Amino acid sequence: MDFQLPPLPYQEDALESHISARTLSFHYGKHHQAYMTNLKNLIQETPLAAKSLEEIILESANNAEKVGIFNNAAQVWNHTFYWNSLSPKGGGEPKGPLAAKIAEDFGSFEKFAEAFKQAGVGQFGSGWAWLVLDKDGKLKVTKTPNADLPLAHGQCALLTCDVWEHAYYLDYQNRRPDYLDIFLKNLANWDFANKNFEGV
Ligand code: MN3
Repeated sequence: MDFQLPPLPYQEDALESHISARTLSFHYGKHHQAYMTNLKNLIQETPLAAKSLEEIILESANNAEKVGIFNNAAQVWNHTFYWNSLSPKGGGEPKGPLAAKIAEDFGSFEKFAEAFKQAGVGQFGSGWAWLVLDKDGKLKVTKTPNADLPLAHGQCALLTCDVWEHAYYLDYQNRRPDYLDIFLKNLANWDFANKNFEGV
């Protein structure tokens, strides 16, 4: 584990017409960085510091004594995954192998999109909406509260949208449904999701 955040995969103003540079600057530079700094402070002098981020997450999940470690490690992972789930050229329907799998498991792309939006809107308080490949080999839409993530449930994450208020409040205020619409229409990085799907 090196305690450096990966760089954003684009400039802070790259998503400007949908997510402002101001939001990305605070979200990456302050929120994401704070999770990494907290994690470093919690584990740097312990055996966990020699492990990978995924190992740290799995070893601290469902462990009441390590809830602070889990929350910060999972939020480091979630945000890196979220930056990659966004693209300046994203949104719309996927191509590639995931397109067929979505049609097979959800019935249509529109049904997937509706389920994803509902997961994000319906997550009470802070959390995440996900497209995952579940243990039974089927795609599912899920929502998780706070820092929780598919890895802790034996699922493979393919795509995520952060629905913590800090992700959208400067640009959309209380309009979380509008932010989720924009994510699906203009930002969802299907190349990244396809890569995750093919990597399973
Ligand atoms: Mn966030």
